Amino acid sequence: MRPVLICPDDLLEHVVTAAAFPGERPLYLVSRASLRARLTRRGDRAMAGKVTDATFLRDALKGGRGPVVVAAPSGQLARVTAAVKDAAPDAPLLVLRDDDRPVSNASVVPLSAFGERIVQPALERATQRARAERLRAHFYDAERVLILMQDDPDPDAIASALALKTLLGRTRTSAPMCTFGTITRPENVAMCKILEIEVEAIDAAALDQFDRVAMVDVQPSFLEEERHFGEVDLVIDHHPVEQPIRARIKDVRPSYGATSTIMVEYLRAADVKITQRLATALLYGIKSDTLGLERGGTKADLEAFTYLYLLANHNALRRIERPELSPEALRACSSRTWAGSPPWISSPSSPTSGCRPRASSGPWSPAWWTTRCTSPSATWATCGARAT
Ligand SMILES: [Mn+2]
Repeated sequence: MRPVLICPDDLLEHVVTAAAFPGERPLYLVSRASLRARLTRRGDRAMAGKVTDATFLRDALKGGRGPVVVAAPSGQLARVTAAVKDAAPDAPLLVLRDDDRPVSNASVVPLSAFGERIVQPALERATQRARAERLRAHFYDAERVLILMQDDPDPDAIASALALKTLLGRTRTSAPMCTFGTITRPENVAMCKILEIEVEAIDAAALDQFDRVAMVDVQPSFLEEERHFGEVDLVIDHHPVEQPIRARIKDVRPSYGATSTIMVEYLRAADVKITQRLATALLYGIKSDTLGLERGGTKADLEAFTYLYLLANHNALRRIERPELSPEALRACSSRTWAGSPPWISSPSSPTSGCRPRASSGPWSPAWWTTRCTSPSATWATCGARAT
């Protein structure tokens, strides 16, 4: 049904164009003949008359119309809506006004909503785009970039590193993803295996092979090798700052649940395609750092999560989260009480992440677990991955 717009002045022309109404173009009811003429020249249907007069409205609305949108200045609003109710008591009524005061039997959209819902998010996107451009420009002419994670990289770190490599448009050789430690947790080993992500172990001596250093999900002061770094090029992280960070570019957002969320914002702002593999990694990164958004998740995390959810490979995700157990490992598990089990199987909701390696001892040490319990058969290809 054709919507009807009642606008006694130019306001509507600036605020709402026909494009805001999908489907049939609206009929404009305006008070000035000159405005009607302008709308008609533009190809819109318009009638001019006294919009506070129920007789004019009844005539304009006869034959049954769609919803009525009133965008009158405050001074005329009450009279216009009263006339509409008189002329078409059953028509759905929407009022656009300067403030959010209610109007009986009508839905109200305050004009400030345009600032909040349209201008503000667009401003944030523009800011994020400028940040992404600056970041890419800084690494543009580097021959080799070191992407460094914490000592026992967790899913958020691994996904963020992969995202940074993608954002910079780099290969495994020109920007390897590295750690001074090693990946120990079985889910994280499974993540790298199934998503075919290569994480290299390096030591401080290897640092001079790189002409730029970027850290994700970690800060220089978190690393024992801190003294080997002067000023690093980039730090993107969500942990609270414990020591001042010496970096050319810093983006630390402690209110965020995951560094992966920050990376999703960069990728989207720079219009970089997020492949199914990258989306799966980032979704897992957010999921594990926020316990499925239950811990420390913010609106930004939720938004990134929702965006990635539609892109990710959920079969691969399931296989990462529940690595298949070998018969030997299952026998070992069933012979122990839950209390004696490793932390990551004692409760299905236990965190799979953490910046510092957990203590490892006894038969449940991560090394023992890694060699026996990761799924040998699952690969990216066997998870029904879409070609990217
Ligand atoms: Mn993290």
